[in-house]
Amino acid sequence: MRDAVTSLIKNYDLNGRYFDRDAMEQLKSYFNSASARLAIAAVINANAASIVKASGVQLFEEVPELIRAGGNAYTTRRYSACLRDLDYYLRYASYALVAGDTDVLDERVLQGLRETYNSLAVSIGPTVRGVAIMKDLVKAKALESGISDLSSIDEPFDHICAELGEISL
Ligand code: CYC
Repeated sequence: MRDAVTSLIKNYDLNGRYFDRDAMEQLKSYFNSASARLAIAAVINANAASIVKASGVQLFEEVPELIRAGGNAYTTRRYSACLRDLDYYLRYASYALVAGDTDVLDERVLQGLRETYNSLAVSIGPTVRGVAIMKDLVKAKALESGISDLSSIDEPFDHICAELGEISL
């Protein structure tokens, strides 16, 4: 599992090179954004349950067939599996946000998910929509808490959506 710093080290060490200007710029931007990342992670930690719940409510409002008979979140078991999955995505997104790297998502969440979702016929489109809703809610909560630099929020959520999107092909 890698973070912004260990990823750079890995790449530069593979080539036996010292950090060049490009690497130093990347490191600077990571450290400069560190306090905003931590503040956003704190907002997620404090509001995780309500973010997941509100995202579920909005998702099922937008795609009501999910909770109708035959829908993928129909039956209490599937409904709660769906909210649990959203909670996984949010928690791992918060790790990736602090790490400044999406490797933890690939390694712990996305690997093998294609096979699982396909074999259980879990719909990818609405899952991606659920992740996007969570991203917007995190941004709103972060703004409410007075955090002005929201630039690091997109990366982990967009990564999950892109990878899941590919899975559906
Ligand atoms: C199921 N989601 C699953 C399963 C896994 C995951 C492994 C199958 C096993 C189980 O039911 O627990 C996902 N597990 C994960 C992830 C990790 C993990 C990501 C990494 C930490 O360990 N249904 C919908 C929505 C969507 C949804 C669109 C939620 C946004 O309608 C999800 N996932 C969903 C559902 C199931 C599921 C309904 C149960 C499917 C079934 O058993 O029929």
